[in-house]
Amino acid sequence: MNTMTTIEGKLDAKGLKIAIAATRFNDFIVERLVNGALDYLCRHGLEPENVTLVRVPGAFELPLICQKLASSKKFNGIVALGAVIRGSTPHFDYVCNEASKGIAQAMLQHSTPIGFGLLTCDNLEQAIDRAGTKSGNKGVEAAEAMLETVRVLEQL
Ligand code: INI
Repeated sequence: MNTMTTIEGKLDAKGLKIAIAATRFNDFIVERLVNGALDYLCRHGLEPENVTLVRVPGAFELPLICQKLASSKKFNGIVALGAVIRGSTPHFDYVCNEASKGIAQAMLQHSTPIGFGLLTCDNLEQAIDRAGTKSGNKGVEAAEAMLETVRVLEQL
């Protein structure tokens, strides 16, 4: 057991270049995710001048922008932030499915870690819970997952 190799990512964002893609749709919620992600990353050493924030219309547009950011190779990691709130139409399912599939595809295609901070909620109350109140802040969690993955990936 003591010869085992363990690879872990240090939560140190110093010197990294990070892009955040955030939706304008449900901006009231998403702004809290953006602030949570920025606060987390800066408290872990990220210099504000190394952050690029890209605003996109809605969750459906996140995959294209993440793909473009990843293929540019200008960023060590990306955080995708948005909120889809269920209405009475199947639109919700299409938007969620396409957004999550596309973001995963961009990450795999370009080997660039993307923190998945897209809330998929049944109602506004759930979204508020996950944007810095009862259930924490999913923007922070997405930023942390991205940072850990960047640091693991560079050791592999
Ligand atoms: N986009 C969101 O980010 N969240 C939503 O809740 C949402 N709803 O409910 O419709 C939403 N729709 C817009 C979509 O992402 C596209 O921007 C739009 O269809 C234009 O392509």
